[in-house]
Amino acid sequence: MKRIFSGVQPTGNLHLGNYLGAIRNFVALQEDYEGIYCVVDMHAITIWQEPEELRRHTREVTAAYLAAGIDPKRSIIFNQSQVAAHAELAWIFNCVTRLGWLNRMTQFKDKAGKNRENASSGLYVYPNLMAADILAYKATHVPVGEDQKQHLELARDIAQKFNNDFKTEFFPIIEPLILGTATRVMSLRDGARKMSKSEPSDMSRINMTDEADQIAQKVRKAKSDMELLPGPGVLNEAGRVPEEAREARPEAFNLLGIYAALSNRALSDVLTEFEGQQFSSFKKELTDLAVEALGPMGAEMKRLMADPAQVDAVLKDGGERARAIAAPILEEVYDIVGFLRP
Ligand code: AQP
Repeated sequence: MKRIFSGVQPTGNLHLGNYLGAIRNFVALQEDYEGIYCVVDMHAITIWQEPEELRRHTREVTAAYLAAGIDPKRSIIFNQSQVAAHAELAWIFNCVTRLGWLNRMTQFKDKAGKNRENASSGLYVYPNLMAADILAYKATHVPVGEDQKQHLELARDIAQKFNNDFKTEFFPIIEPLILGTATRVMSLRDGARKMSKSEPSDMSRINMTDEADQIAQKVRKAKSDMELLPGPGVLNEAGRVPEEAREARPEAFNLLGIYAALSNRALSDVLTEFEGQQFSSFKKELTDLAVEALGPMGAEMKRLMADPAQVDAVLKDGGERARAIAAPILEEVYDIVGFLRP
């Protein structure tokens, strides 16, 4: 069975983008793949995290995995820092990756902002740790949202350079799985920006734990435009929204894309249904759909977060199973590199 690896950072405010772009796909994929789902706490600390908050958010992501439907018996759920192989392999990759490759990473530029000199060195080498996360298990497929595409291409390059340098075929070629109609959910306040945990305004995102009235308020206040909703005629031959059309009406296509993803329907169907309608009536339907999809999951997340012993037991069991896979792979890497293991 093919193995997949993916992770979510425990940085708080898990949102609809994390759910539609990543977590929901993890659930579906566990049918056909051996799933390893990580709460990447070591990635989280590349930006300052209060220790108590980090613990709470680690349990929150675990609760989201479970509430969304990942089966902890079939798949492995654990937090990254429990398995030392991630950090150990990342060090090897720090020595494989070229600085020029890291300099091209747009996420570092976005997250470091103007004050680059003050960013942590961990943030800079984040993609090396991400490559190690995947390759410590020799995973071949990685389900992620579109924003992670560049990091995955780098992970591929790292694996290939390692294989070339050491004249081996040890690491597999990694395939990103960017699935569904909502691979890049945008902010509710600005259709040009990604929906994000770190955006200061809570009105910019629908959190996985939002109550029905909060979802209703956020959708009602979501930015829209003055025109009526477009029809399916706007789509190109591949059934996609052309870039010019999206740029002209980013908020409209974002909300329509969310609707299509939540209702598991093709975007063309949704456009046909709402063509020529006002935003106000569409937003009511979108609210009902979002409450129906997220309500029970949010309630289950809250129940689990009130029972940390249950959540911790899942992480402990997952950590043991993950270590059992990664440890022998790391030993082989050390042997290939030439480290003596007397
Ligand atoms: N807006 C999004 N649309 C679709 N997918 C998304 N993902 C994140 N945002 C969106 C996907 O969620 C997974 C976990 O993301 P992460 O926790 O590792 O961090 P991130 O990509 O940096 O997510 P955020 O929410 O935007 O956090 P901040 O604000 O801290 O940067 C990934 O698969 C990601 O693609």
